[in-house]
Amino acid sequence: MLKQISKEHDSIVDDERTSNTVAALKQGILDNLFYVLGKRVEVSTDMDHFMALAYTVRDRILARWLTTREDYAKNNVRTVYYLSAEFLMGPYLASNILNLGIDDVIRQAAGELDLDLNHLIGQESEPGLGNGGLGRLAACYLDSLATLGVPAMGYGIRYEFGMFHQAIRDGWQVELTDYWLRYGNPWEIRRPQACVEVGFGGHTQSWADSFGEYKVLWTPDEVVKGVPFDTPIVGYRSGVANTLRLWRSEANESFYFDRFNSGDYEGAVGAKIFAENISKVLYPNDEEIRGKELRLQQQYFFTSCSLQDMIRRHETTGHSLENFHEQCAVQLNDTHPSIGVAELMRLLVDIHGFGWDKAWDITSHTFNYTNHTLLPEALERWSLPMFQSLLPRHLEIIYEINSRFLSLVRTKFPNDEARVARMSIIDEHGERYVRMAYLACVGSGHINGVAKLHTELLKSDVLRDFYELWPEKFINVTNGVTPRRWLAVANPEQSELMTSKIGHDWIGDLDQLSKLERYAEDSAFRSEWQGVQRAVKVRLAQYIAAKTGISVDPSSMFDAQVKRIHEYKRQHLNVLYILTQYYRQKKDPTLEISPRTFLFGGKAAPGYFMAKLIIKLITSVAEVINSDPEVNQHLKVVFLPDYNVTFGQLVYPAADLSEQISTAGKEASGTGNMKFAMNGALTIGTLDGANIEIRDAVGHENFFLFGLTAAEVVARKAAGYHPHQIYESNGALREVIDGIASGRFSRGDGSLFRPLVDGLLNSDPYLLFADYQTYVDCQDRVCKTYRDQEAWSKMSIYNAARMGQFSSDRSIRDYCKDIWNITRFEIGAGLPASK
Ligand code: CBF
Repeated sequence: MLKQISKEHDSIVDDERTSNTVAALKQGILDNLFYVLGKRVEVSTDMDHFMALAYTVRDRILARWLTTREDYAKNNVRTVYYLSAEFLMGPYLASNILNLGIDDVIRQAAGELDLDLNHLIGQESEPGLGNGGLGRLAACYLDSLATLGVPAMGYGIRYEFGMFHQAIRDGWQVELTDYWLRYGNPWEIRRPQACVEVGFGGHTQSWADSFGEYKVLWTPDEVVKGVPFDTPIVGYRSGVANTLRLWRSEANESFYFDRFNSGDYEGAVGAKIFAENISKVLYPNDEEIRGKELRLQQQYFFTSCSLQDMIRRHETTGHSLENFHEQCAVQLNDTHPSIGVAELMRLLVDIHGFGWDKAWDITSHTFNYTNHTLLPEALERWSLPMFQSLLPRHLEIIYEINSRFLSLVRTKFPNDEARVARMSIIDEHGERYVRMAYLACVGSGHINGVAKLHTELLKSDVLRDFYELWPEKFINVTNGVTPRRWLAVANPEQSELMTSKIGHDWIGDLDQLSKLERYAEDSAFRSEWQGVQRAVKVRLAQYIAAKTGISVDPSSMFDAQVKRIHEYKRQHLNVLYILTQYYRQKKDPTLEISPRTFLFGGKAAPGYFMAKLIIKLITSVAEVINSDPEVNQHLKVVFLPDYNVTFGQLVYPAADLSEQISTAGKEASGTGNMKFAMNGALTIGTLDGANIEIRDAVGHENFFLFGLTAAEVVARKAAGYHPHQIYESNGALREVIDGIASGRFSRGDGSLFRPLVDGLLNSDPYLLFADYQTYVDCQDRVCKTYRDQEAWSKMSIYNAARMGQFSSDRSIRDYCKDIWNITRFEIGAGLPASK
């Protein structure tokens, strides 16, 4: 009976209340405004209208969300679980509307209610639950998984405060708290019935049971509750909505009230604070993350919640845990969730009574590990005493994993104790540490890098010993980005033009863009392309003026470097070039240079002094150049504060030139490089990360290459690198460095940039000086090319047309085929697109 009613209700829901007619959408907005938000039209605000619209869109997602889940359960599918401490999703509204295919009707419905859809879209505060590339990649992958109809779920943390907001005061970065939940989050649903418990600290006891089996009981000191919040992830016209499940930590009532009832009020409050702190705030990527206990708590918290949840789901769909690894493919997004290897062992052995060997067989066939960095300081390791006090049982398990693993190493490489010490999960040199990347390697079936060069460097350098032991585990999956958000949503002008020529299939199949190639030689098309580019630049110029008060000329070249601020990304190399141009122009005001606007955006980790000083350098140089009438007709420098996904959607489409100038061998992949090129920007870059593959794809003649290769960087350092000699022998460089050191760009304060200047002169670890001259020469070629707008547009069209392989759909297909062993996509394909 209940079933019958529910069926009827479903059809009512689908056909009337949530149909996609303009009338139903209008009614939905008004109903949600009144019934959900409790507001009358006359007193409602922009934020209320956004909320009402968001609920109206969510109402249209629910049926497919539930159906997707039911279909997965019915079809007994193998599921991908993407574990990530960061999901930088960006605002949902525009992308959900696009993926549902209801853009036109929604726009009309909003218009008929006197609402401006773009303005409402602009009201959404973005969930900044990630630092940068890694978190944004996770978001692109969720979009592609749902689009391709791959049964998948994202698991992470619902941070109460996401990535800090960046204000610029007196040219310095200031961090402000991100209250992204201030007005509520219309997309998520709290699911308290599915909460789980997670323990911390305490002690273990072991004994042999009546069958002589070794047993361990872990009694934690603290137990917290993980409460899931689910957000639907809508596939692009696939009929599928997967789930992003984020965990919030809350006090476990029994623990909390026990203490309270026994009069231990302080203990009770302490337990509550301990619990709530765990999901309180996202860690900004600091140079040094070691020693931060709360971060390990966060990692264990969300990983344990997620694994317990997977096991429950697996068992409730009638499966035995014996075949957990056949149904579940868990992807570790970097080392942050790698404690999962020990946790799954604990759950299987201690809680579900498996023997070690069977449990290891399941565990090591469940996990796969993606490495995202070559920087040694970013490879996580936890001090042993801290690990021991927080996760005593896990440390025992890691010791056991390590001892078995090292026996294997000894068998394969006899009499090589140096290798054994190098590969040990426990770092025994000096203070002892648990090396999380090694735990991930040992416990995973596959290990992948995120661009071809990166994977090769993992094999030859960072994880070389592991490659020599298990070459078959290593695989490359070059990153990709979703064309839905980064082209269709971000750049409607270019999208429309492309669609008018090649149809709209490219949105779901980016290889279709290659059909644009033939238009590169068509001058009428090129002039349309230029028109579009101009319109997008005007939009950004207006935004810059409103945000910073700086007026920039849309007909100047927009040269953009937006990404986290880091010495290896070399924003300061860009500054050295800007100052080179500045001095040239000052010396010869008649010099003909293409007018250029240098755009910077990005956040520095709060504890990373050099990165913050680089921001101060950019803003100081901007102050001098922008106010100098002798140069400001040609040069403008803008630091765009608080760079985030929303802002990226404005910048990528408007750039003419994309700066991808990291020291070769340092950037794992980069994904901004892909977003720029897809939107028609030309790249100036080194042979680093995915730049290499982008250059091969777009054509070497359509890419501005400079700088040392990764191998040359290593050789140069090995041969003894002397930046001071380069400074002495290069007059232009000397002039720039002396200018910075003299206080010319810091209101006469010669000490301000001293740490930066001294660092470059004395060690220059990221080889700015070595690459300086080739960079300047290459920039001069850029200027020359830009003067020929026809040639530039041609190159721009070739760039966009040849970026098909950098769609995250291709990356996800690679993961499915080479790592997750998922070959059929029948779920997504089997559903009607409109359901
Ligand atoms: O793989 C995604 C991105 O991850 C990083 O941002 C990271 O956090 N390790 C890398 O720095 C990028 O190169 C990479 O594209």
